Amino acid sequence: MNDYLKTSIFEHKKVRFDKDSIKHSLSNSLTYSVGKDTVTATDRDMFFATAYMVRNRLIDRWMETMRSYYVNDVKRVYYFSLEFLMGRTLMNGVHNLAFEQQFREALKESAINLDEIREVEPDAALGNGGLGRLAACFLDSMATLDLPGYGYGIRYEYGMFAQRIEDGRQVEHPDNWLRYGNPWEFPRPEVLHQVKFHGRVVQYADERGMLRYHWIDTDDVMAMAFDTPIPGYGTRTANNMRLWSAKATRDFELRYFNEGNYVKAVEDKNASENLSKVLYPDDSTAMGRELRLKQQYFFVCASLHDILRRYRKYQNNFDALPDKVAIQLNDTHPAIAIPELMRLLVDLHHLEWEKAWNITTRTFAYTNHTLMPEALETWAVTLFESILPRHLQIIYEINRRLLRDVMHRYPGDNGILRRMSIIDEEGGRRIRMAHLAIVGSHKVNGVAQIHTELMKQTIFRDFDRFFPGKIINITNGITPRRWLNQANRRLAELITSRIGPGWIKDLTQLKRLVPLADDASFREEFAAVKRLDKERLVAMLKKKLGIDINPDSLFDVQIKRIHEYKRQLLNVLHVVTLYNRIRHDPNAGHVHRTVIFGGKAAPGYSMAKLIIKLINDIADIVNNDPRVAGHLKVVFIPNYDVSTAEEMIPAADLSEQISTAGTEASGTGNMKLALNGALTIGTLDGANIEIREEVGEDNIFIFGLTATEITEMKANGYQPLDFYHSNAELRTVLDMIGSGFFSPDEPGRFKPVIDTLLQHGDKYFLLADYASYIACQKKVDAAYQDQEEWIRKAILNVAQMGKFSSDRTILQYANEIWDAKPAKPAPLQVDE
Ligand code: GPQ
Repeated sequence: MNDYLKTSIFEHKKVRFDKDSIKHSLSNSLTYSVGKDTVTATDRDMFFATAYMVRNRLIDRWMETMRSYYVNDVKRVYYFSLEFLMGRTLMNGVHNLAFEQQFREALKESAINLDEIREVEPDAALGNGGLGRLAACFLDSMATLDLPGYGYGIRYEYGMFAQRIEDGRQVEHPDNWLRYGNPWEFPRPEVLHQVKFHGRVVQYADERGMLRYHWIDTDDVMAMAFDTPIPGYGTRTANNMRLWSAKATRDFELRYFNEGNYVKAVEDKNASENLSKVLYPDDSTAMGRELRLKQQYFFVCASLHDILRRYRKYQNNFDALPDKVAIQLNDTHPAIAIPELMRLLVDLHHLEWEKAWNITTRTFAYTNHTLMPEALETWAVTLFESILPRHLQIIYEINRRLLRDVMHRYPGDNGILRRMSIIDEEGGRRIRMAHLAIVGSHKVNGVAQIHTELMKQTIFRDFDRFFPGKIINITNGITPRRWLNQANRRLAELITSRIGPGWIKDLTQLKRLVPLADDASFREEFAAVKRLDKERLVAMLKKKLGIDINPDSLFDVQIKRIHEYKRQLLNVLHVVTLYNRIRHDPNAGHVHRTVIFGGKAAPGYSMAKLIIKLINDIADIVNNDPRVAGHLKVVFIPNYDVSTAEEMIPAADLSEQISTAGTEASGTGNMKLALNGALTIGTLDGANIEIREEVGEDNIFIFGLTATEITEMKANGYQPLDFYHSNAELRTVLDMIGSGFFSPDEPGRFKPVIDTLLQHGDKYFLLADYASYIACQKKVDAAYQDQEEWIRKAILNVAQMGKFSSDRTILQYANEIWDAKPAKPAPLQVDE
């Protein structure tokens, strides 16, 4: 222990959690941190005062944790991700620190209205969807499990755009989430790393005749750290998330002295600080933009500097790097870390290539999140070369050695060389980031069983043969803290009243609810909770959208990014089918449904945006047609984000998980909804398959073609028109949409939508799955009419979701990839 650790600054009085201390702290924060009194304080001031009070209660644990990791020189895990979709932090802090009761009492006695102030907090929306939210759930689980896990990413000034619906269409608005300041982050102006771009590489021989490489004449940007504490639940561990913000180098200030062009210099400064300005709003599609590549390298470079600096406090060579550092690459977005670490080891620290490569591959692991070709990142060699010339050389050398080894194993097989090469030579030459990530990692994982199997059989088949055992499965999970304990207080309390609070840290304990599915009084209480959660959503929709919804109707919910492969359009076909059936036979005893959609479309994805317009146009017609009133309502909830999800998920009866089999890597919304007692209607895709395994086939509604059947159908020449011609009901639905029934002001508006199905091959097999989906929905209706039985199934869903805790997922990463061990912080003993 070094001397300053013994000094008195660590002996301060620890903050306390009793009601009076909280009240005292609230009033202190308002006065001394916000600078307001109760006469002038706004809701926002009160939010900040409350946030500072909660934040203060995180800090002792955070510092203890960081110190104990340092003192015990533990192996650290670094989660590299371009996205962290955190949502709000206030109640997460309160619940993970387990002081909700005192907190609520103290606020009440301080006349602070919790419901008002919590709404003031903007979501930290530094992510698009599933991939970014997974990273957030993982941080929660690592802290809860006492694992030394750090998040590394970018502090975007603008997160995911806010979606407004104007005239039924999505309009994007900038998400200026930092406008009023972020009470959860700590700027670290002293933690500053230089990041280079462009320039050129010079080669020379050193005194021993070894070839050395210098990357010179670069344009530089500084990366400045911002730290956010990540508290675990029911533990003293609080980990760190470090996000980088771009700062111009001092060169800019010098330049204007030299050139006398002050304004130009400041303009340039702005340009370099643009690096961390905005999150790219594309989900599951790769955008080959220069700024995006720069963002990737920017955060990877700063993070690796940081990690090596920390490592070298204890080590004077790099031999032990893989024993002290595990880096998980969240998709290929941070895969440039592989050549960057090679560059640091070889060019700067003069390790031999083989040794550096051994260290590098034992340090990195890569998670793949999709099989879909449009999402697999590739970079044009020309673009890459201009931005990262030395990294291109290193990638060529990695590839040369890979292809040499492949050639050795499969002599004469040129096909396999072409397929496995990191460089795609067809068309313009491009770098395949997935291939780079696979060869540079010791483990590669898929995120659900079917996804991993398909990965091994299709896109990475050659790699699986060449590196047997490298590709493994680790099924995704979600944190039960945010997605049940916080989002659904009523259900959480009901569960705890019956089985105690152990489930919050060990979700498999929910199994103990299984027998209660047969207990009529428990079913009644469970139904009452669901009903109240539905009423809460009804009130929210009334307030925000001015619409009236019947809480007795079946809440049929599809919430996720708008994507053709996720098939919101198939849901729409069902809605129109119901609309027609109800109009033609109004007295047939239809179940009253409210079909609720939520989700954003990438701003450049015109088909997804047209589908949003279609949903809203249909809602307009259906909701204003007296013939179906009381039977069917359609709602599009604008600006679906983490906070909206927390309001919607507890209220859902039916969870739509209807992607084309083989396209959704895992899905995690499926887990959140089932954990909150929604029954799933879904295809045999992603984690739906494992959900069925857990809850049993009687408690889930499965329909549609399997991934194998889809593949066969593709091979045999799928003819969507055959389905159109042979199914009159389907034909009517498509004709209505295509000919302007829902868009009388512009009859051709949705022709492009119908054309994708009938003229352009129906890539996602909607027509092939239509009949089976409609029949399955009919079973849903029948099941919903027996409320006793429905509730029984809902309880059995909740009870059997234990597997899908991200704690289980993270333990698998820790054991099967990272070799990381829990490290509980012990309060520091100061002995003099
Ligand atoms: N996913 Cl490649 C994203 O959210 N964004 C992406 O860019 C890619 C994947 C999702 C994927 O679609 C879901 O099936 C997964 O559940 C999720 O990642 C987390 O693994």
